[in-house]
Amino acid sequence: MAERSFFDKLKRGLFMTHTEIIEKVKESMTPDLPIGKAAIDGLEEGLLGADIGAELTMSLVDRIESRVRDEKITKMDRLTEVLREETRALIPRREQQTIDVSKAKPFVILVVGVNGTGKTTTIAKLATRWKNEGRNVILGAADTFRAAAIEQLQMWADRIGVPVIKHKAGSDPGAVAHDAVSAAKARNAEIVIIDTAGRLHNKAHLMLELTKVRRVIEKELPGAPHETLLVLDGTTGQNGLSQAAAFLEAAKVTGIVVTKLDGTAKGGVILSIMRQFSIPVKFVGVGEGADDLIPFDPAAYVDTLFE
Ligand SMILES: Nc1nc2c(ncn2[C@@H]2O[C@H](COP(=O)(O)OP(=O)(O)OP(=O)(O)O)[C@@H](O)[C@H]2O)c(=O)[nH]1
Ligand SMILES: [Mg+2]
Repeated sequence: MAERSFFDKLKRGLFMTHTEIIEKVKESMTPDLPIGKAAIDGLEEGLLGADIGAELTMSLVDRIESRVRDEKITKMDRLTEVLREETRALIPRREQQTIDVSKAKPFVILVVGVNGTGKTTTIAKLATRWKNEGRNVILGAADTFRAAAIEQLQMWADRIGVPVIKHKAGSDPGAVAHDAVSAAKARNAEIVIIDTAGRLHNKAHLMLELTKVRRVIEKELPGAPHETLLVLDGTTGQNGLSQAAAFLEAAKVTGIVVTKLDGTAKGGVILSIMRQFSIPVKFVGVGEGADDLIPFDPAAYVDTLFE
């Protein structure tokens, strides 16, 4: 029931992407007439509008243009099929990757990303998910940069019914991470999820801080963090992606979460993430509520995109 409503939400977001592209193409062509330059331009505009990115758009348009010519494609339905086939061909095939929290105890997850992307909300959603499975979850408020960040995490924790390890605003994030992991060990908790700042005095400082937090966690629990999630805001599109590279390296990211895919026509950004990064998208956020997180299935995503 709940999984179904997740799926409905994702589909709504995807539907907008799909509609956006197809409508643009339709607008610029008369059905069943030869597909000419205007239709191809419309396709290009639609793909860019859905935030598929310039590189992927150009590759797709090139391949579709030559198939239209070689196969003498004249019908819209056929064009949509070709679009799906070529998209599948350009996106690396990947299996769905879930987070197996039973692999370690406690299983430590570090959550990183630029400010405002949805880190704290994603942590609340993950905590809700695992709490509902009957697991013991502890949160670590290692975004000590702003007092409001600690309060926000505390508010979610109270609502979900999970403990938070926190220090005063301005204190050392590494110390909070350390205490969260050590509390999880002492209390026999299964999962620790650690929030981090998205902004410090400058970017170099932020990356250095994340490296330190990682080191502290590793020292307190060898092998941890078991998962480092990079949270990306789906609505910031291509600009948002350019920030990702720094995090991938400094924080040793193992999984990506793309948020705010509800009600946006820019769901195509996931295609570009799948093409650019070898790190898997593990979840997508489709709303501000605690249940609005869906495990990501790459094959199903590409299939529904141009259905
Ligand atoms: N519509 C929608 N809004 C979201 C989603 N995820 C997060 N948000 C909203 O985005 C805003 C920022 O989310 P936060 O979780 O505070 O982001 P953050 O990365 O922790 O931000 P900082 O702590 O400032 O770095 C909030 O208003 C959230 O409700 C989502 O999937 N969909
Ligand atoms: Mg936050």
